[in-house]
Amino acid sequence: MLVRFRLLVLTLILGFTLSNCNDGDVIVTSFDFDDSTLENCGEAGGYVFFKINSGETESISLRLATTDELFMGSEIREVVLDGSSNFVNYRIFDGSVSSAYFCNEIPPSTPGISIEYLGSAGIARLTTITGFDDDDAIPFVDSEDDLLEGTGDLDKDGIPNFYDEDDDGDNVPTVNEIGGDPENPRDTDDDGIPDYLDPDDDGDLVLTRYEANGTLDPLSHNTSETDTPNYLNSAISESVMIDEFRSHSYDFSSDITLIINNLILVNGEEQITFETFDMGNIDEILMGTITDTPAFPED
Ligand SMILES: [Ca+2]
Ligand SMILES: [Ca+2]
Ligand SMILES: [Ca+2]
Ligand SMILES: [Ca+2]
Repeated sequence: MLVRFRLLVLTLILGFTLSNCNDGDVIVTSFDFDDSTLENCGEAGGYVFFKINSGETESISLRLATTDELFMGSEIREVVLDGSSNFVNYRIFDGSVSSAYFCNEIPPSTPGISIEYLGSAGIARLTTITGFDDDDAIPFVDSEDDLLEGTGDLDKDGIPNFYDEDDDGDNVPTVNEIGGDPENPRDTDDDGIPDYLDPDDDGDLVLTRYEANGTLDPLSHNTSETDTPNYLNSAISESVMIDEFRSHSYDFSSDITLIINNLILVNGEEQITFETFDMGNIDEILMGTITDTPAFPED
C-alpha cells in the first residue's frame, strides 16, 4: 500500500499518465487540471466549484453548503471540509462530462462515474475582492482625503467618495456638476472648490440642497426667467430646508480565488494529498448595481 501510495503521489507530481488497476479494468487518470478553467454553479446554501480536465473525462469539484453570501465584500473565508456538507470530489468518468453535470439540480445519469475520490479533509480558502464604481467620471485616487475620489466620505452619507455618485451630498449628481470636463471641473462661484465638492454651488449662502423647493432635485427647480436653476443662480436665494439624500446607485464587480489547503482525497485505501491545491480564479463572478438611499447624518 505504501509503495502504491508513493507511486501515485510521484506520478501526480510529475504529471505523467497513471495506469490504475481496478478489478481488472484499466483506468487511465491524469489529474491534470492546470489548463482547466474554474467554473461555478449554485448560490448561498449550495455552491459548487468545479474544473473539468481537457479530455473531459475527469473533474474535481468542491461543494460548499455555507449560507454565507460568498461573492460580496473583500475578505478571505475559510470553510473546513467535513465530508458531508462541504467536500471535494475527484471523479473519473466513462464518457465526456460537461458543466451541465454539475449545474443541473438532478445530475444526469450519464456519464457514469468510474472512479471517485472523496476529499473529506482540508480547508477551502476563498478570497473575494469586490470593486465598486459610481461612474461619475472622476478617476479613483488612493487617498482618504475627503476632497479626493478615494475612501474619504465628504458628505458623511456612509458611501466613500469613489463610489458616491453625489460626492457633496447636495442632491445634484457629481456627473451633472462637472460641467463636461473632469480634468477642469466647473466652479460656478469661483471659490476654488469645484461644484461637485461644493454644497453651496452659487455661493449665495443657501445650500444647493435647500434650493429645490423641498424636493430632492435642485437641477429641476428654476423660478427665474433664465435657463439657470436656482442653485446655480446667486441672484435667487429662496431656501426650503430638506435634510435628506436622493437615492444612490453604484456598480459592483467581484473576483474570487479559491485554494484548498491540506486536501486529502480518499478512494478506499488510496490517498492523494495536497498541501495546497490551487483551484484557480473567476473574475467577475458576480456583478450588478446597488441602489440605496443613504441615511442623512445626525449632525
Ligand atoms: Ca459620501
Ligand atoms: Ca464619487
Ligand atoms: Ca455641489
Ligand atoms: Ca441660488
